[in-house]
Amino acid sequence: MTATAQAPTAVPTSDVDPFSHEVLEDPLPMHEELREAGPVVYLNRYDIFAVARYDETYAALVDWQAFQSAAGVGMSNFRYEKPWRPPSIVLEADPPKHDAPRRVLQKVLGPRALRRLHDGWAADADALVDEVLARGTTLDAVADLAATFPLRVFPDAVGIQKTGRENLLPYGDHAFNAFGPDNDLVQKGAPRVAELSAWVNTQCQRDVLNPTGFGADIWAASDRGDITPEQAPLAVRSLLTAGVDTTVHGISAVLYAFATNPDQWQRVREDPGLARVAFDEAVRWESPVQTFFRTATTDVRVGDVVVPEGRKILMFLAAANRDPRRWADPDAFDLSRDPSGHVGFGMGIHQCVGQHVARLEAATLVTALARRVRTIELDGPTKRHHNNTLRAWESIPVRITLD
Ligand code: PQS
Repeated sequence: MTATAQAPTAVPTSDVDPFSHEVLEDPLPMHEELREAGPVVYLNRYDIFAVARYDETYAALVDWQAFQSAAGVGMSNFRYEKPWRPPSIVLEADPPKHDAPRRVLQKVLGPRALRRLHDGWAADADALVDEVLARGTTLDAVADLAATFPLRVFPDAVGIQKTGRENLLPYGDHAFNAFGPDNDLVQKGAPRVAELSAWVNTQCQRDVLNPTGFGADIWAASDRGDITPEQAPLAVRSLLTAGVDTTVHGISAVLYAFATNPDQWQRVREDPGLARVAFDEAVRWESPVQTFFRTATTDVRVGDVVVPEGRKILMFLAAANRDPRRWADPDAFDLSRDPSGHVGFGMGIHQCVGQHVARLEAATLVTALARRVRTIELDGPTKRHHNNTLRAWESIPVRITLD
């Protein structure tokens, strides 16, 4: 990354386990410890390198030549260990193989597609908010809103069948656990992997998908020769893997942010145009995707440390997104800051290809809430959902007052 004439120095080490339940419950103290330890830290427990500062995380994300994805973006190295499912053709691939499926997804999930979806999703968001508020003014922001809205709009947009959609969240939960070590969270998911994978793979088949939707658009791209017919179902699988849990927990994050920052809610109420920046600020502040890995393709220098060829490096997106070297008052959820440049969606050639879909889901829901909800506040103890990769919520009880 940096070419200097100096000899590599000893790397600071840490005994933390980023995937322990204690850390997953509250990772912020560990993030600070790792940022302060140095530009690169060696994690004894897993025999891996880690970056937690903004500059080094950004640099690792954009340097796809030195930090490859094809050996897996989880802790396990595909060179030595068989992945739990056939690798993703975009996430777990490098140029040139990565590029054709990436371009297809970029087009399928691009501005034209989203313009067609906007009005329907806005109406769906209004209908959900009306429905939830008709039941009363105490609700669970996770179960009633964040976990409901994406499941109402996204599977239909992909064009999958109605039966079995309850499999989507457990499948994604396992996929994101599987990027971490083979701990209790992975073991918990293991008994259902075969069943869930079979259902998801069936949804990716051309004759099962609706004739319109992201899925059909991907198959049409294979008809044009933009990707192969073998790649088409795997590209659909990427949407179903990466597009559900992430948006559920991202929307949970923005709702939690508003429930705990009433002044910021009032700003969105006054200017619903802030809904989008609110979502990005929530993605920076909470980092629904906390971490993932790359693999060094060569001996690569990060700061004063050489990460040897073949070794895994863990990127703490969440720590980078609150690095005081980059962000003023990093722990504040503040709609007057410009959150652009956050690495919550990654950076570089692998940056989240579904981010515009996620923003549209979040913005339509937040806008629908801003139309009717005067105040939103916590109404009981919140509960985290532990996942090796995702910063997730089980429950956010809230009390709402209406206009
Ligand atoms: C897929 C794509 C992206 C897929 C780590 C992983 C992912 C954010 C962080 C992810 C997972 C799966 N997203 O192509 O299946």
